[in-house]
Parts: sequence; C-alpha cells; structure tokens
Amino acid sequence: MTSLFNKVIHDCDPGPDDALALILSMSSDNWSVEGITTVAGNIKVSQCAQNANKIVRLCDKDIPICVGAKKPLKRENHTLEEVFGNTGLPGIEYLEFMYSDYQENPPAVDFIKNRLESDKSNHYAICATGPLTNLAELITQYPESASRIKALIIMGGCYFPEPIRMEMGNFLAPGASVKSEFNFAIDPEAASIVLNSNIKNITLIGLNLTRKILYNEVWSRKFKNIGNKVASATADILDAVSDSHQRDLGHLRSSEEDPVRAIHDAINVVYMEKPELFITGKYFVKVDKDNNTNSPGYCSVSEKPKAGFSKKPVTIVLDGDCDAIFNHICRCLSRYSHLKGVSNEKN
Ligand SMILES: [Ca+2]
Repeated sequence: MTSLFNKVIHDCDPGPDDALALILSMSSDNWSVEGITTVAGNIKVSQCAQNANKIVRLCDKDIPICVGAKKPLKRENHTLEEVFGNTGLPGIEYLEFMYSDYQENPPAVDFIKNRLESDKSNHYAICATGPLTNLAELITQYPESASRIKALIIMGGCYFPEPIRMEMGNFLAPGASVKSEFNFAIDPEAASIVLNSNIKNITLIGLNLTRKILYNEVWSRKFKNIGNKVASATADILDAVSDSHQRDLGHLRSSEEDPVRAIHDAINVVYMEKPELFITGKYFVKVDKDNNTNSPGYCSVSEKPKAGFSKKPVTIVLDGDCDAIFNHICRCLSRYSHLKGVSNEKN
C-alpha cells in the first residue's frame, strides 16, 4: 500500500487510540507525516489539537497542527468525556502541556487543500480517525483538490457484527434504538459524502475488525519493556482504561488490573504499513443518515451495486492477525530508542 503514497495527513480527534495512531505513523520510514488536522469528536476540537501537540512533542517531532470543524455538518456535537475524561487523553497527565502556535495555522480544510495543490510531486494519503466532517467539507468545497488524494484510510463504521457482543456498533446515538459506530454516528452526513466521493482507494476499518484486536496486560508489559519514553507513555495511555471500557470488556480481563481495550484508530496505521497482516474485501456501502432511521451511522454492505449504496466499491478490512499486529506495533515503538528514559516520573 505504501507504493501509493509517500506523505500522510492525519485527520483525527485524539483520543487514546488516535494518539497511538500518530505515534506509529510518525515512526514510519515509509512516509512522512505532513500535518495533523483535528475534528470535533471524542472531545472538543481545540482540546484535540492540544492533545495532538502533546503527542508530537512526546515523539520529538515538529508537525503542523490545524484545527478543523467544531461540530458535525448538520448535528450537534456529542463528546465522550464520560469515556475519555476532561482532557480526552488520560494516562499522561505527567507530561506538561507545551504551548503551540497552532492557533495561527490555517483551518484544517485549507491546510489539506493547500498541501494537495502546492505539492503535486508527492503522493498524499489521509488517515482519518475521527468523524469525517473536515473531509466532507474538503470534498464539497474543493472537489478537484480532494480527487488528488491517493489513498484514504478511515477508521469508522461497523460492516458486520462486531465479535464481542455481535452488535453493529458500540454507541447509541441520541434517539437511536440500535447501536452504530461513534465516528459515523456523530456525523453520518459527512461519512456518506466521503463514501460517495471521487476519492480513489478508500479503505474502511470498522468495529467488526477493531474489536478483534485487543490490547491487554501482556502487551502493556512488552511496551514498557521496550525501554524508551514513547513506548512507556504509550502503555500509560492505553492502561488508563475507563469505567465504561471495564463495563464493556471487563469480562475479558485475566486480572483486576488487566487493561483490556481495543485500539481502533491505530489499526489504520498498521494496515497502511503492513497490509499483508490483514484480509480485505470489496463492497458497496450505505450509511444511514436520515433523522427518521433508527440508527444514524448504521452501515450496510452489498457485494453488488444497489440503490442507495456507494456508486463504487470500497475496501473493507475484514480480519487481521492480532499477535502479528501487536508485534509490529512493538517494532514501531522501538524506533524511538533515541528518546531514552521512562516518561512517567511516578515510576
Ligand atoms: Ca478517533
């Protein structure tokens, strides 16, 4: 897949799993991370930018951070403080927040458009791990620019029953009677615009896959044993499981302290670098968006063209090798060996 692109922009709402996605992506030799654009999702968009800044500084990088949509296209925002706390990124409070001048950077949509237009000798992928509001605005306002995107890898949706509760999502949108996936539920209009756009090489990573690839105390120990500050901070971020995670996945713990959780957004980056670890299929997709459906963001798939579905088939990632994925993540975290020490001064 890396033959398609050599530069990546992350559109995200960090978020613990977005944070891991950024950490993995910034470690890659296969591409350079050119920018991070934030979107309202897990938390408020300005806090997302602060969290992105914290992760960029942790990894000793200098990458532009641009603030995007404050709310979905047609709906009110719905943040998840009850899951992710007030900062949206618990576990690394010991890292001081470092002021960044991202407030003076261009808005997210302008940044992406300018990069795609002014840097035509390079090939850009977008790694999208939040609601798709920014990308829908890009497609609507600047369709020619958007068509220059060489690959779009999206964490969003649920295409087959997820493996833990056999449901089609993990989030009950306001007024909904059936669960759907958070990123698509928050802005289903945006998801629909993106899936019906002219962007080539769209890959969807949904809960049907991400809830199979679970972090736990075994991987926490391995991350900490890597012995650099990024790897240990990554373990701290992922070990900070919320009460809601425990209610959801507590029955899978092997001890009281076992931090079992999914790492949804991070799977995007593993797939971008190591697609051979995954099984994929091509499908036409429909995202429920009207207010009168009982689950905004609910996804349906078809192997054949069908009215109301995307005009082109997209790639859906169906399965992945869990141990190989986490071993690859360990290798990515080892790439930060020049950043010595353990971040958490409590330890
Ligand atoms: Ca996210």
